Amino acid sequence: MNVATKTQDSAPQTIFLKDYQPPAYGVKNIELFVGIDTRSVKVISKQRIVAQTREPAESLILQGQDQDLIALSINGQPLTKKQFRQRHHNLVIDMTSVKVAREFTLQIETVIDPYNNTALEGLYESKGMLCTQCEAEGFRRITYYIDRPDNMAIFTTHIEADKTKYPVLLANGNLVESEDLSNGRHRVIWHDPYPKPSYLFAMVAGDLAVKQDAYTTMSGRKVTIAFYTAPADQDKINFAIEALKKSMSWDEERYGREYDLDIYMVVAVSHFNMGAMENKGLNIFNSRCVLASPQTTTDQQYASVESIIAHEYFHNWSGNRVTCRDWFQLSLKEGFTVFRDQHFSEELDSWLEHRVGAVKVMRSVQFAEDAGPMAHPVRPQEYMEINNFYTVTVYDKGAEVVRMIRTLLGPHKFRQGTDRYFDRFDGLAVTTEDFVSSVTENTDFDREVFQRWYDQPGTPVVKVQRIYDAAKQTLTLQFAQHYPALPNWQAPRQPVLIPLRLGVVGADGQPINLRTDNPALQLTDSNTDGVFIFKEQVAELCLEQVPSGAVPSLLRGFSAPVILDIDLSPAELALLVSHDEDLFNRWDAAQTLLTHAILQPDDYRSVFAVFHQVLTNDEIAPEARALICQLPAYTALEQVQVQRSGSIEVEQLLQGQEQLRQAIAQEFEASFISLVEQVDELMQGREFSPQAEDRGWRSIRNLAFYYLASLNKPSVENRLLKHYDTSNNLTDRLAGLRQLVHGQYDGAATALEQFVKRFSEEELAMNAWFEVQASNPSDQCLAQVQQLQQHFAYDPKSPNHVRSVVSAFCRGNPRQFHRADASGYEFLADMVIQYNQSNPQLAARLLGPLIGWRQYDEQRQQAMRSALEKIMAVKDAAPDVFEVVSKSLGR
Ligand code: HT7
Ligand code: ZN
Repeated sequence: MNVATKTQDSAPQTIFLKDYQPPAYGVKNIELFVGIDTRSVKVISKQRIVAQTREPAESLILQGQDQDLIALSINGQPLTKKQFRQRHHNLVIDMTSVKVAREFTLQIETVIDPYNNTALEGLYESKGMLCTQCEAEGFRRITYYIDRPDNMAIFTTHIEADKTKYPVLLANGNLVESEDLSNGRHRVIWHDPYPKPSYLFAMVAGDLAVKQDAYTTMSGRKVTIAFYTAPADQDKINFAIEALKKSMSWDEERYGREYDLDIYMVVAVSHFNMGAMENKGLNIFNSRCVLASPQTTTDQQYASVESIIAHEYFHNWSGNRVTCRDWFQLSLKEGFTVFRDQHFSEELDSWLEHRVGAVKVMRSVQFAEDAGPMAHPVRPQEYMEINNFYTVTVYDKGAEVVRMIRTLLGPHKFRQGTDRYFDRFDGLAVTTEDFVSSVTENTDFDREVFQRWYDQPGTPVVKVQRIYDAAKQTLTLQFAQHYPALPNWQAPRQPVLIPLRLGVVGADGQPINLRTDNPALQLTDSNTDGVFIFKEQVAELCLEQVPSGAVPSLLRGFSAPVILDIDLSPAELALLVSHDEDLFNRWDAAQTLLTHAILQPDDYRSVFAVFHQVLTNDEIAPEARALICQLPAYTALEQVQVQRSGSIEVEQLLQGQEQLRQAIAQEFEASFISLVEQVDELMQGREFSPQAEDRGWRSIRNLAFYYLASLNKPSVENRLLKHYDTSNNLTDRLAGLRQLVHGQYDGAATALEQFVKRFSEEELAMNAWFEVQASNPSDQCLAQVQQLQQHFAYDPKSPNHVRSVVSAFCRGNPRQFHRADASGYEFLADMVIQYNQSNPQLAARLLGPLIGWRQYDEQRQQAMRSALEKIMAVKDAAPDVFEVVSKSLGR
């Protein structure tokens, strides 16, 4: 039989959580035979299938896409054309005509073309290597399958290929056989003993170098660690290997979870849509997220490599051993695993840096998503294209929700709860309710109210009124919570359970003991810090023996993903910056003060007072000083403005930011210069280290350069050139280059040229070079961006390159992206259209900066809407793009 037909496309359909039904058939085990040829790949899959219902369903439905079906049989009997049909990416087999027992073997032969797979889903080629990406629905591009996460099977993978072109052949699990064949080919068999959903399937074929290491688990089992890269990148792999070993040991200690296969493999790939993928035993990483070396990796990227390595490793339990019932439950694995990786980084590295980093993402990216037309609950109730729901809401807000559970239970009960969760659901596909109820079992945790965090979109606003009674020495805090209206959500939303961590700082800077008869306040480890459980629309907390002039410090450590609305005066904020016990709230108070100064630039005295206190204060760690003295990011300012006035004034924000930057630079020029000199001296001759202390020094020196560069002085240019030239690492070199380029200094052109001469072979460094130029606020930037897209080092098929140029311009260059002539928006629309068919996932993600168009001024709204309409008018809009554009336009 040869029924080579292409499957047909279908119009985008909405899938609803309420329609979930368990699968009618399940796969017990699957054997895949993958034969790699120069022009195509042949796949034979033998699936042992079992009916899941007492009365076997009439139709067996498998999903499949972009493949030619060659042969189809059940229990060795070829199916006739009448016994099956292919429709809308489905293969429907009429089981009434097949007449077999409840359990049977389905064999499918297909041919796929990884060499022209630009979507980077399923099996595809990247720089001569073949690799897979199956989450969420990529496996259906490899073979027809019941491609849903609650179908868990045991996989055995046979791969056969030319030995010279593909000397390395990998798949999930343990290697059970490997043999050389005649005519230069070889064959391997991998077996994964753990049942898994198809989204965790992976295989790789390539000419790769490997670095091996080993780890002995807490029960004494030896695990081989193997990191595969292009041969030229082997010198950049040690940092990730160390990060993996730290992660393995941390997960044993903190969660009692041990690794379970004989080998843990990681493969670095250039062309990748996201950061990395936790395939069982065979992680595949975007090279940007695993390779690290001083000349090609910034400090921030080092930290991200460490946390992504940890994240994918932690998935082995939170995601792989216990997986999601359906894609609506995505946060079950992603929210929990982000929380686990954040906690890991906070414990092993700088707590403040990591917590501030996470909160910045929440406030500037997640809050924006949660207020716009793509807002959705942590557990969405509907989607058209699941790839669009790998969002900051599912990931980062989901992590905050898990963090709140831990705050409410305390570390000990939380650990008991997670042990119970892992033990109870090992090997199963479950829901977020299963997670919350098992973790909080046997406690007084209010699950019903808490569940609203999973089911309601939007960011709650907590408004706080203070009433101080001088005679009674009481400070009463009145809290009220509400959800701002959302364009796409009409259903009523109920109050959520908010753990508000708080303290009070006396006028003399001393912490005040918290005294109250309100049982909703639970003290933490000390008498000066507590968690107030706020779960009604309004609540009141009366604190006693509070001296006059004391200032409340609320939402410490960002204990809940809410917007806090409290009126603190500049002097009160300054007191918190200098004295709050909670370092996070010191940073936060400084941010509020700086934000005020940008939005209402009438008086910088409080800002200057804080800088005087902090900038050169040796008692404060350099990284904390740098964080406190950093201006709020433009995107964070946009959100504050939306919260206050409902609309974004681009020019006002940019001007306010630049004016404050220059005022600070003028006021503190001498301090900045002396900081630069102090750090120069300290770091002289020191070998590069990505550890927190050195990172802190680099941070504060580069902060000084950021301010100094705004002075536009030849002496500053000389310092920047020297900094650029003499740096032994990318963080410093790039900081010098950025200020030279963004400050429009004459020396920028030569520095840019030198950079290419030196690093043109280093893809990661070149991405940084692209990014610096694409975020240049100069009026010539858009033309420059278009030229960069023609540069010999730019590969338009590489999502990393596209992000370094297109997203760096559209997200990181507000002045030019929001140009009044709308050329920034038109450029983005053209880019989305360009990638709509070839890589829809990338196209839909590029779209981000246009989604919130209704928040801008009238003229910009019109221009952004026209850009969206232009995309909408394209024939054959991919479902990914269609969903985002149509929701954004409110259709
Ligand atoms: N779980 C992984 C998600 C992912 C992904 C999703 C859609 C398309 C491509 C993708 N690559 C990786 C990554 C993670 O969260 O660990
Ligand atoms: Zn993940």
